[in-house]
Amino acid sequence: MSARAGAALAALLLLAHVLPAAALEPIVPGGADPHAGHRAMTGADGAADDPHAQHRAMLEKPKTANGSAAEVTLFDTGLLNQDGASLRFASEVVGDRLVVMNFIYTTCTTICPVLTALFGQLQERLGERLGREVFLVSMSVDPSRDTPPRLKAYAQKHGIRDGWSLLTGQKRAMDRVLEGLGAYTPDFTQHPAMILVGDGRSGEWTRYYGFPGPDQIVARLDELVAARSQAQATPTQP
Ligand SMILES: [Cu+2]
Repeated sequence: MSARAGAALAALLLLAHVLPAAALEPIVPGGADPHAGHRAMTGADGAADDPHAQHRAMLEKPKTANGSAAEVTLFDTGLLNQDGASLRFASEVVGDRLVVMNFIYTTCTTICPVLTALFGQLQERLGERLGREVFLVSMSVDPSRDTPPRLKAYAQKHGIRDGWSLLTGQKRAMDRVLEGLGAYTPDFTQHPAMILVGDGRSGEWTRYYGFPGPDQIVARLDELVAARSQAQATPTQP
């Protein structure tokens, strides 16, 4: 693609983002920046002369994002996967597995495509480990519209394989599960880019805001695996 075509595409992507966001966001008296939410979300600094700098930075730059230890509550609520199968979240989705979780909705045109692409890269990187040692989970933040057939279509479109589940459910049930994960936002269109990496066995979870690279996530998973074998090697803790 030529630089010109690339720039045109980038402009289109930005337009696709800005138009619906501008339509949804109230004009705040005092001339507050309607994109402040996105800025806060991505942690990028403002650039007064280019109102779109943040979006660009969000989509292009970040292959690193700092993780921090997360307190999560896993509710054992019944949810549905992309095949319409009913699964209890705490005991059957997470159980004692190593899990990487993101939060998406299928009609999102801004953050979710990036998160899904990231999981796609992760899926490739994990190879045989996916579905055996590590499980990917995409939680819908728009459960009212993201029915299992919709999730199924999304999974097919993105080449999602076994070991990567997409979950939805009754809105109230889903909202509760999301709350437990610190992933509930009253307006799902304003959801942050967030990823959780955790071990259901040890209860150790890490939360990343923004877009960590697949390397970073795999490194974190390897640490969790190492912690497991260490825990096995020393079964009797003082
Ligand atoms: Cu989104």
